[in-house]
Amino acid sequence: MSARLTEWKVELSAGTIAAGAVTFTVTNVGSIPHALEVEGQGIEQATGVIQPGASATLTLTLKPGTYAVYCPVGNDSHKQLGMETELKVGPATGATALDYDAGTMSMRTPGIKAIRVTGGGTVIQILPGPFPFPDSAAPILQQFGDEREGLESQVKNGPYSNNVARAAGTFAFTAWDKGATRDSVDGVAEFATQDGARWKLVLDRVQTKDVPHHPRFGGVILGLYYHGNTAVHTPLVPTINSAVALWAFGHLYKNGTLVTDNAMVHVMLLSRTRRDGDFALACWDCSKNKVDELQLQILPGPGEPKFDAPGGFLFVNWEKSGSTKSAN
Ligand SMILES: [Cu+2]
Repeated sequence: MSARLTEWKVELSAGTIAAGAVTFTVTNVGSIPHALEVEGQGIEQATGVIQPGASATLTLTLKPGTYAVYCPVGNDSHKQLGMETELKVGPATGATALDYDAGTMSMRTPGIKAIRVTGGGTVIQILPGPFPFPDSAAPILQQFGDEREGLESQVKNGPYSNNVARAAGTFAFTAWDKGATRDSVDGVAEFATQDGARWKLVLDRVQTKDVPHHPRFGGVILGLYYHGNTAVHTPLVPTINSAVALWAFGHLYKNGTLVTDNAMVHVMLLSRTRRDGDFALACWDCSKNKVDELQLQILPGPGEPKFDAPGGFLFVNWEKSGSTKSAN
């Protein structure tokens, strides 16, 4: 039996097999780490985490019955995104003739496709400083290859710090998660930073290009558990659960003057990472916290100069934000 894992499907080479010993050869053909778990009839067994492009095997002795076969990575967030299928096990070969299915597809119910997010609560600007959980991030950084050096310098002094300043402003957007090619975003952020500068960002197109360790999921992904210890995107953000994550190009203005049409933007509505009061990062694993922190991260486009802001970047959070989802 072979199994293929990808975002967000589990495909088995057969949907029905005979009882007895079976070896699953599991290949991760996706762009982030996955695993395979088989559950049912008193059995719950899984492979270890399988890196993109790698394979693993899992040998089990299965009794007749129905089994759930799914990816257990990300506190079941991958399962909820569709990485689940069913395996039927019939009587042992020889007892009864069996019909073998020619392969099964996961059946993800079409559901929520759009989200409207409105920033609220205290607005803070993140200033350069050290990342407060360097020991937790260190083993994950080892997996980041060429990027490691740049990330390690951000551990010492980067945009994921406890160094924050009050800001003021608004941010609202709608994002559509419609697969690999039809995602989109429409929104505007307007905020004033402590130096008195007034910034405006207009979002109207998504970034879709996957970079190793930084899959974009077509630009918009609703419901993802990542960052931190997942090795999916930078580990300099704690492990979080997000209602929406998106990557976009933005039109950025400062005091009414265009700065760039190619600002690199990452937005998440996520399980909160900062505590009230001083807004320091409060947890390395923040995935169980309430999802009400809205993060806006703006960096210069490729080859463009740093922004005229502390550290050359604009990272702004709205600490009590909300969202509504809809089907289209
Ligand atoms: Cu997975």
